[in-house]
Amino acid sequence: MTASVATAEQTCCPPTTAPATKRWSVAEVEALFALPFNDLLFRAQQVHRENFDPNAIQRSTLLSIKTGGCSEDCGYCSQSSRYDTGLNKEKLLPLTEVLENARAAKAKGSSRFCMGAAWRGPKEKDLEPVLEMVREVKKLGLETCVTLGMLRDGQAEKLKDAGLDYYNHNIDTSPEFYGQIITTHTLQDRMDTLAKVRDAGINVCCGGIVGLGETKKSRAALLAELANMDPQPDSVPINNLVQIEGTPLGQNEAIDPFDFVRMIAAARITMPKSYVRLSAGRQELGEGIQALCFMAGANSIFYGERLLTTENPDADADDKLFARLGLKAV
Ligand code: SAM
Ligand code: DTB
Ligand code: SF4
Repeated sequence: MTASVATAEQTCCPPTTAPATKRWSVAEVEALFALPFNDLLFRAQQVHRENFDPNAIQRSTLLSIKTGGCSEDCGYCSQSSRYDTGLNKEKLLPLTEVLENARAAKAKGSSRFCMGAAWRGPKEKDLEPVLEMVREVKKLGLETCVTLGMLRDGQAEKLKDAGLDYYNHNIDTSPEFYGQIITTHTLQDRMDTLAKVRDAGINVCCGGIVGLGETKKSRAALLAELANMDPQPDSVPINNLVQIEGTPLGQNEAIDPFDFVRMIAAARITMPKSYVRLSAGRQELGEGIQALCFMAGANSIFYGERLLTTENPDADADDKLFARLGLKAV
């Protein structure tokens, strides 16, 4: 995986090895956003149908295994200790509780169980119980995913040995805007962890957030950064900011929902073989916009009434929506 951050629009190609896929400039992604909505969706549908069953949606269930008290200052996050969001810092959940949730997710039909911890990164003593969780969840016949923050050398290999299938680590926004949202770590730090994950043979889940106050160019730069990873991420969560009271971004205005659909469509076109996940903020988008997102190439969701600390549509409502749209689970 390429582990560097682009600081300017990319126009040229690496000199020696051919990239696995086309390199995308920021201007090219902006040009996708500028297409008439119907033309953009048509193109996205074509790419989607060339690469996936257009009516099959992968479902992952989230569980916060360690909530609150995070040292980092990510301006959108309910779990940062720097903001008063009314969230209590909790200890790591016991294995029994994690397995109860994983069994329920499996019974509901989720194919992947994703465990999130509000850490800058796991200390060595933190990792051991998480490895046990991965081993036990895997035994239930679920795909496993964790999101634990930045990894130290050797930790990715331990996770792989425990049977981890996916590691979620988002780059969140464009290189240019990153420092206005997060100051306690850099985008390069995130890239370094992504390289460790990929090198250990774990599938990469990496995406970002819209609604942070970014420009359309910044949204395009986020997608270009993701699309130019080599290889491209296996799974790309596109989150719509959930406004959290008490955070610096808690009063942000929601973005135009059609621009959210454009973001999904451009992700599909630029990352044809990746699962594009319609992620946080789905509740707020409503069913009509969600249907447009599926049409634009989203083929994965978080399933179950809770994300990490905020609400998600309940599973029964999603089942009904799937039935109305003729969608099936992967
Ligand atoms: N601490 C770990 C990390 O930062 O990677 C794992 C948990 S963190 C909550 C995972 C991701 O959730 C963030 O990178 C961000 O993309 C997303 N996220 C967090 N809060 C959000 C919010 N309020 N709205 C939308 N997405 C959010
Ligand atoms: C991702 O991209 N979105 C998920 C997951 N990966 C870990 C998290 C969304 C969090 C939304 C706000 C919350 O519930 O705290
Ligand atoms: Fe901590 Fe992750 Fe929230 Fe940032 S996004 S404050 S690293 S839990």
